[in-house]
Amino acid sequence: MKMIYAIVQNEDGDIVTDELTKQNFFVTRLATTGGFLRKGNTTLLVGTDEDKVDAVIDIVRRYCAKRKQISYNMSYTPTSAPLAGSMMMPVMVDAGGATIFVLDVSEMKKI
Ligand code: 2BA
Repeated sequence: MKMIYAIVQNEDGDIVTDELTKQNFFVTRLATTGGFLRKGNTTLLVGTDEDKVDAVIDIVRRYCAKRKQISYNMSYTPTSAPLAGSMMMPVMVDAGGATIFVLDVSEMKKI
């Protein structure tokens, strides 16, 4: 048996958990914090048989891979009425990414 730790971005946590659950994997979600950026992320724990590890990694890759995404930022134009002069500007931002560890499990019990 193996234990997979997948550290993913919070915004990808729901969809990847749903998909893993749909594919009959057991998942535990932890709210974690990256030590470098001190920003919240999500750590998924998936205990599974060795022959299913690649299937788990494929699902994480499909839903959490690094990608470019459009985000809408508020931009202000000089005017006496600030809200009237504001508009949403589309900008490309980096999103996603996952760090995965696969560990051997010597024993697992449900009691
Ligand atoms: P990533 O390498 O994609 O890592 C994203 C998050 O995954 C990390 O958040 C951390 O929570 C976890 N993680 C990655 N590698 C790990 C490992 N070997 N052991 C345990 N957890 C691990 P942060 O620590 O906030 O890091 C955010 C991003 O900052 C990293 O993205 C990396 O691009 C950069 N970074 C992290 N540590 C760095 C360092 N010591 N020097 C330079 N850049 C660093």
